Amino acid sequence: MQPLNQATLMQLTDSALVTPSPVQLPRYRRTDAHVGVVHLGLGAFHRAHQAMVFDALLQRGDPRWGVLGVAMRTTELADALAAQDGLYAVQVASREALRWQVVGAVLQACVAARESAQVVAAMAAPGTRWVTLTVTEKGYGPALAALLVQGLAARRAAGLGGLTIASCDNLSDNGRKLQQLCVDAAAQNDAALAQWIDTACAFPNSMVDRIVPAATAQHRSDAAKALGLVDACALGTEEFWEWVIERRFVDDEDGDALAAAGVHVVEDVKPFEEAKLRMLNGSHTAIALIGAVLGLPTVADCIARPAIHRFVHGFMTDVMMPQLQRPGLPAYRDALLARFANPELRHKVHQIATDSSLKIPLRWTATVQARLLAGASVEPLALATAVWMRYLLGADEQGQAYAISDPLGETLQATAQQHRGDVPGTVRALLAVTSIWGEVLPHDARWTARVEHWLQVIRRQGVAAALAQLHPSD
Ligand code: CS2
Repeated sequence: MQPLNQATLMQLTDSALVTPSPVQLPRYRRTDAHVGVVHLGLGAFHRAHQAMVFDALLQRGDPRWGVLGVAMRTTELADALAAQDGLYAVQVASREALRWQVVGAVLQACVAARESAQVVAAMAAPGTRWVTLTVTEKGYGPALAALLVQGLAARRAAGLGGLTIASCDNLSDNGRKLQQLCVDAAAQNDAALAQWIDTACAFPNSMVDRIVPAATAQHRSDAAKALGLVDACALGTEEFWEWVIERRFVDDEDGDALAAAGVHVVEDVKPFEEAKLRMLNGSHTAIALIGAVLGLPTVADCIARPAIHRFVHGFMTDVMMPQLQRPGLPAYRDALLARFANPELRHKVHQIATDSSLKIPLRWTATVQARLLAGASVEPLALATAVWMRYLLGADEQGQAYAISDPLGETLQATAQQHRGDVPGTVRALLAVTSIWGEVLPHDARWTARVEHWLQVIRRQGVAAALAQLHPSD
């Protein structure tokens, strides 16, 4: 079987003229497109989200939205994509139907750690207008700032205008955080550059949403059947996607272009970002930890259990929704529950549990604080926190060991082991991690007591019993 690449895509396109293809193909000439976007963090999420929006813009006849996809460190995906001329197929799965789409927007791929000069040159190229980022929660450090500042310095030195730089990671206030990171890094050596970055570039806040599990061999073999070609970069996602972005662009007209492709351009992203981080991602983290401890492999396996479904429904309704402003929250919740239940996604709980120590502070902590301050119930969050503590023991309730992939993993796991037989000691030690829980929560007697209660139940009777006790009426 031949590989997917520009030449075989042309054959597919030609034969689709004779027999309409069930696979959606790029209907624009890729050779006319040029790199207008440098994307940092070339993973599954970007390829199934922003790259597909840019693909739609190319499809609409605007050639400025081609992408240079930059992997930060790992080389496999970037090299495999480059070997396929940037092409890959996406399986889009709703509950009712499966469809395939070949995405053409990624024109080039490289690796920042290996080809930083190419990344810097691309940022300083006249045709480049945007930088987008999906570098994960832990990516917002000095290495990222250095790369961006180097590219922006080269751009300024070339006498070009600024860039729109859009963080697409699950952080609150992501644009503003990135702006601060870049401006601070530049200011260390060059105050004028820092000033230019601050004023000539635009850092819109944005909320991005689409569930994109890590690609598997199953996607590749399904792609081979659908395309009749080998696609080493095939992946799968759900039909739903959402991108809400703040109206803050170097080129104002970009707002209209994005809106025409289905992006929601707004004055204030906050209500959307908070609802998404706390309801989707907050539930995801809870489900992932519960699933890991019970030994359930995927989110859909978890949600198929009535007790977990009920827990997640209550988690969103009882503690998250009262603190949120996004309009239409009950419908948003019900749509989320349906998305979690999508059996085609096979979204692994351990993928989501990765880096939980960095995710919990963004997804749970503010709500716990607000609820305690209001004297309101924190029950589902206290239970979820106790499950996280149980998860840190590194083996499920059947005794099956699993790896904990987290920058604080070793320390947290050692702490959990050390206090293994001592519930109050475990709770005290793990709540004392201020990067997760802040300064106040560890000293809140009500919070501590509720987490202790649930950890006690979990250690004596298991997670299923705890879930049953949380909602005893049904
Ligand atoms: C998930 C997210 O892995 C995780 O932490 O919660 O990747 C989630 O699937 C996306 O944010 C959905 O938009």
